[in-house]
Amino acid sequence: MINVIGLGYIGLPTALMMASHGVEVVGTDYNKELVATLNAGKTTFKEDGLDELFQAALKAGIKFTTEYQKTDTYIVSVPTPYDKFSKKVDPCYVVGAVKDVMKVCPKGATVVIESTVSPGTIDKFVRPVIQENGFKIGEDIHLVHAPERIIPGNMVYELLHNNRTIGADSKEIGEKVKKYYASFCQGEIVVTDIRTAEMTKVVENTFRAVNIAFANELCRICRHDNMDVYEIIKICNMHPRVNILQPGPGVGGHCISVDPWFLVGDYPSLAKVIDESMKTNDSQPDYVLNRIHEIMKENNITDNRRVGLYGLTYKENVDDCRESPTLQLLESQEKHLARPLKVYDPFITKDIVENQFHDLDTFLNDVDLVVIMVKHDEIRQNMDKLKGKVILDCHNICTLPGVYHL
Ligand code: SAJ
Repeated sequence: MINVIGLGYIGLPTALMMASHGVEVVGTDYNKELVATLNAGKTTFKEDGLDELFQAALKAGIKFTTEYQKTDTYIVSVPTPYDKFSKKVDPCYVVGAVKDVMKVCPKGATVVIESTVSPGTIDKFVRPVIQENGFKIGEDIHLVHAPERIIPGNMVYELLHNNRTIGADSKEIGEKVKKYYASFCQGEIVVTDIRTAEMTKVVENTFRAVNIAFANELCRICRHDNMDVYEIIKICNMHPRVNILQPGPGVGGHCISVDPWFLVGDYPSLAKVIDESMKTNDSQPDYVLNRIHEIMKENNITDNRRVGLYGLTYKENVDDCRESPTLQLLESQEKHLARPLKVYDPFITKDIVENQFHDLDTFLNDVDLVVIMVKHDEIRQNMDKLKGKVILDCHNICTLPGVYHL
């Protein structure tokens, strides 16, 4: 039986996927409310295909509890925040979970860490916890790192189809854990050592962050001399060896906006391009705020209460607001503007910021300048409703005439 520890954005779909493919799974989370919701037959976030997967896993007998189980395999999937000052990974949740596993696990158990960690974290923080509990790593307890790679918005598909990496101290244990993942994963599963697995995950997200920063920088260069960045990127990407991502209002989520900082924190004098890229992405919401001011001036909009931000989530068609560019922009505007801007997002039904609307038409009636912060399908399908508004389109999705861009 596998005990999945942490039933958040990654742990839950992973547990459901394994259970629905014939593996006996118990999911554990210290959040009683979350466990109660799952036990009441409801999922805790929106994701394509998640509800169907949940039903299949329930049918297959998955259980949810706040208790750690005595079993032979654990998958730890808890958050890894970063310390905003040192930029280093904060492994407190991973360490806490492994400590709790140590209290119940029998000798011979395998502990798989799925959470993203910086290279060396397992050596530095996880191994000592196991040794302090009197266990010998490689004999009493086997340690594995199997970083997840799925993208919110397409998690269920990617769980089934993405290639995976498994880092283990021994080939034998790596192959054993590979079998669990192979129960559902149709992609290739590479077995390597733990530090390589740690590094590959962080490097993948860093590659994306640097590429987005490059697009954001191009966007600023093009704005400076009135060139069309989207047309330029489109043409450049027709070259067989060029693949530039898209500029946007900033980089959010718990991955691309966080993981690259681990490398800056651990290698401050070496990770120069990464450091600059992260600063560029982090300053993009301020850049949007400046564009809003320019456009207000150009259109004689003097009252910022007539400005509305469309979208609160960190990207399209998800209900996750972690590190969202809109939240970063709102935090920044508090320093510059007396009154908060208006905000609306179809995916956020609870009030989480001031001046938040819950209906697209009411929101649009109340604003003159609409800033498209997130390219949810809803706005793509309702472009006509923006007719007559001043529009700042941060994603180049609007086809109406006279639209402003970043
Ligand atoms: N963004 C841009 N321009 C782009 C693409 C994205 O500005 O061209 C922005 C998005 O709007 C968003 C942020 O970047 O604010 C991050 O979104 P994302 O869709 O690029 O990535 P995440 O954070 O949802 O998921 C990433 C994925 N990593 C890679 O593609 C290398 C996913 O595969 C990982 O599993 C996930 O991080 C994770 O958990 O680490």
